[in-house]
Amino acid sequence: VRELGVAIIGGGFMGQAHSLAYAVAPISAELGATVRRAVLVDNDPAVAESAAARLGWDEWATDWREVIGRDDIDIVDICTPPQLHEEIALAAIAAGKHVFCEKPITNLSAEARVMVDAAREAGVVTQVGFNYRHTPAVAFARRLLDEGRLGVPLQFRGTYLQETGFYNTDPNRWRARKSTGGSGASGDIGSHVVDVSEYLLGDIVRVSALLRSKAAGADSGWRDDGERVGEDLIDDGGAWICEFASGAIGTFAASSYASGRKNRLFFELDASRGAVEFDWNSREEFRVSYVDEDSDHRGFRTVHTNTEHPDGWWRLAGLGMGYVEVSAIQFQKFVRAIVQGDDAMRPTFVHALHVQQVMDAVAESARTGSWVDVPRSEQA
Ligand code: SOE
Repeated sequence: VRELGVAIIGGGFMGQAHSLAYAVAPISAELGATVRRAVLVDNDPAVAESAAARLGWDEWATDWREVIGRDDIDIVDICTPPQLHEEIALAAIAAGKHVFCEKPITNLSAEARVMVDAAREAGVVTQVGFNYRHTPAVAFARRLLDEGRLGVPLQFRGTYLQETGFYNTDPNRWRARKSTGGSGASGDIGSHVVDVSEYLLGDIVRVSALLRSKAAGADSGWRDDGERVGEDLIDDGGAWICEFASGAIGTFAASSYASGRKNRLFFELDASRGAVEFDWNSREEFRVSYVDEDSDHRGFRTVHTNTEHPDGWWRLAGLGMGYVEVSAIQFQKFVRAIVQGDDAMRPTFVHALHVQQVMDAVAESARTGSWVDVPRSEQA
C-alpha cells in the first residue's frame, strides 16, 4: 500500500482540524494509501513544536521553503492566512506536490487563476477546504438533484451566521483588514455557502450585493460603507442576490454579528418536485418535502442520514457526524483522487476559483451599487 507523506503549513485551528482528519480518514475507509503526518510547519517555533507533538506529526519546522521539496512529501496542505496561499501553493506545485489549500483559495481571483493554471500544467491534484459540501445530508441533496428526484432547482436561500464579531475585537489582528489578508464575513464564511450553492445548482452568473462593517460600541450600527472601502476594513456582514446559469435565483446572507448563532450554515432549496432544508447545527438531519404526496401527507419529513446516504459512516442513523468526520471525508476524496484519479464531487482549485470570482463580484457590486456579471467556470 502506498504511503503519502504530508507537510502541513500552519499549526492553528485548521492545522488541528486537518491533523485529526488525517488520523481518521485512512482507517475509516479503504483509500488505497496510508497517510503519514510527516512535518508540521509553523513560523512560531513554540507552536510548531507543541502542535506537532500533540497532533501526532513526526517532525516540526519553521520554514515551509525547507520542507515542501522533500522526497518524502507527497502532499502540501496549506492552512495559513489566505494572502500567503498563492506563494506557498506555487512553490509546492513547482516541486510536483499535490496541494490541499484552506479556503478562500486566495482573496483575489487573479491569484487563484495563476494557481489553477500552474496546477493544471504540472498535473498535480488540488483541493480546497470547502468542507461543508461533504456533509452526507448535503451530498444527498446533490444525489437527488442528479437523479431528477427533486426536479428543476428554482430558488436557493443560504445563510452563514456567526457571533464571533462581538468577541474577536482586536483591531490589529490580521483578519481585521483586507490588506493584511482578511476575507471579511463574505469571503471567510459566505464563500462556504456559495460553494454549497454552486455544488448543488451550478454556476452563479451575476450578483447584486450590500456589504457592511460594524462600528465599535454596543449601541453602534453599520459604518457608512465608504469608510469600509476607504479604510481598508473587512466586511462584517453582507447580503446578496444572484442568478444561476440555469435560471434559478438565490439569496445569501453572511454575518459575524449574529448573536447566538455559533456556526450556522443553513440553506433552503426549492425545486419543481420538492424542497430541501439543511442546518449544519443539525447536520445529520435531511429535511425534504415532495410535491407529489397525498394531500393529507404534504409537508417536510426528517431523514437521519446513515450509510444509505453518500459518505455516511454509521449504519445506525442517529450516532452523529461531527466536524472531524466531515473533514475526514474531504481528505478521503483527496487521497482517492491522488491514488485512483477519482475526481467526483471535490472542490478543486477550479471550483474555488469560481467561488472567488463570485466573491470578487460581490465586493465590486457592493462598491458600485450595480449588478456584476461572473464569468462562467471551466466546469461549465
Ligand atoms: C470563522 O470563524 C471560521 O473559522 C471559518 O474560517 C471556517 O472556515 C469555518 O468553517 C468556521 O468558522
